[in-house]
Amino acid sequence: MLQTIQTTPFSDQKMGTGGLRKKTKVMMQPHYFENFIQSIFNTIENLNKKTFVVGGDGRFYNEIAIQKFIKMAIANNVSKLIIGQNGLLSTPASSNILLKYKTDGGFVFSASHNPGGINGDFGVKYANETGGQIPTSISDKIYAISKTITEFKFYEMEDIDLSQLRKFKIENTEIEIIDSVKDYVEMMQNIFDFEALKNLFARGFTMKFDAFNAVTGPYAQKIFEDILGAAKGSVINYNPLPDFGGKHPDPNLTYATELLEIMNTPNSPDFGAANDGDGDRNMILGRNFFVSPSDSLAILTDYHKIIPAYKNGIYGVAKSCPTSTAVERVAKALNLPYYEVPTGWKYFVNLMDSNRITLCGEESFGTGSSHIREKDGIWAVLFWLSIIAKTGMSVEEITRDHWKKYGRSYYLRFDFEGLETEVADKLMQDLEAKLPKLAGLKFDDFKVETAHPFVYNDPVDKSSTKNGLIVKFEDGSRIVYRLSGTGSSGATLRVYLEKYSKNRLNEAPRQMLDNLLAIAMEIAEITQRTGKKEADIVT
Ligand code: VG1
Ligand code: CO
Repeated sequence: MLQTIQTTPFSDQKMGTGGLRKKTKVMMQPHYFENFIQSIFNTIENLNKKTFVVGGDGRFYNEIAIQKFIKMAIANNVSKLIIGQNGLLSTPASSNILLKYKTDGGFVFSASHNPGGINGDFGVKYANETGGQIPTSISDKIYAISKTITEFKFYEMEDIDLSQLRKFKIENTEIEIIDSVKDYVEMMQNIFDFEALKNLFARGFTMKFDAFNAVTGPYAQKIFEDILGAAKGSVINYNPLPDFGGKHPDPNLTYATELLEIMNTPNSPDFGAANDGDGDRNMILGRNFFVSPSDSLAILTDYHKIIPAYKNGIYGVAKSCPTSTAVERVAKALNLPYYEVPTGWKYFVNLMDSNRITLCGEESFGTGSSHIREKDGIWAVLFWLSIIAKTGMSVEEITRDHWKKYGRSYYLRFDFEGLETEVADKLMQDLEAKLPKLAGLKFDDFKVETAHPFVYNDPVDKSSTKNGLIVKFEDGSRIVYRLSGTGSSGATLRVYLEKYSKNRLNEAPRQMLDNLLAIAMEIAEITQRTGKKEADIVT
């Protein structure tokens, strides 16, 4: 039965770096989710001609959100919904289906790498027909509508069984429930040389992949174990669970403790990897060895020719502003067009659509290519495995070889979490005002070359975005400051540090960056303003 339900607006439905992300309990408030979805629908014309892809990472509230979404889509006369079986779709799989079947948009219910559960986070990622998350111009419109919305449409009916693959119609809306994994696997087979990878495992190569009980388990088991022949048990925590089995699905040195324990023993597997909750982030490990995401992007770029999909060349590469400059050196050496964009994958989309870039990445454990319009965790793992299969080198040897050739960017990110929003905003404001006075100043051995906000002018849609503040030193070292746009409460200040060395290749990053950290704390007056003597999380 079709209903029009009266509602009162919420004031906090502004999307951040990765969609709308909130505490689960905030999302569960009556009408909160519905208001937001209706606000999105209200920005789309001719819904009766539109097809959307729908899925999520399986976290708590995913099922309820999808059932609500379906009922609202029917009530809004949406032409068709393509839904992942059991409501599951990774972010990269969703982007693929969106593009492959030429649909008009996609909804992934996930708070990405944030913990799930009733006391965790829930989120909505909304992509449009580009396959990537919407630009700010559209999210601003949705936000404006969400602040004034007075009603939403709802179709009252029983919940739909999402466990069976089938196609049916309710009112004017066609609903198709599809295999969540199949199309994604086919795409990977078209990019990589699966025969070479099968041979690698046939030769006894061993790996562990941690899916954190989030969405990538079924994808990873199918690809690594069933198709490529990795030993059973190579994928751990493979079962998507509403609370991720209590795990924090963030693939980094802080949260991937189980995998790190496995990899940091003398008899560890040859290769380790993890993805985040919705499968767009990746961490790459060798035996007792960690590859920084910025290095990973540079290394993948350097080896692109060995991958069937890229063997005839790539258009160019891009990185987000805080990501280290390692990939810039490779781009120069290979004579590739190179771009630097603000943090957030959506900024790569225009560059891919206009054939300016093929590969791109972020320091936050995200790498990907123009095969879709999101970062792609399993893709990155397959790329690394391909390099290993081709060169016969270990993860550590490949990385050290890269440093020998190009020098090494020591890199770490320091997160100061749980700050009061006003304190964090004021810190950034005051710091920005101070930047022009920093040029030429000396801190220890570091002389400031330039200090300025990062401003990006999109060469395609001509929009301009300001995000983050950069202090660059004469030796090439950099400090980047920015506020997180993915938190669900309070503010997080991120301080990204980079120091380049051509010949010191074997130092501990923390030691190499200690002076720079002290300078970064001093310049931004972090301790005085926040009371914090050190960062909460270092990655
Ligand atoms: C963080 C990362 C950023 C990434 C974003 C979404 O944003 O720093 O690089 O694109 O998360 O990642 P922020 O604003 O908190 O720094 V994810 O895996 O959605 O989906
Ligand atoms: Co993610």
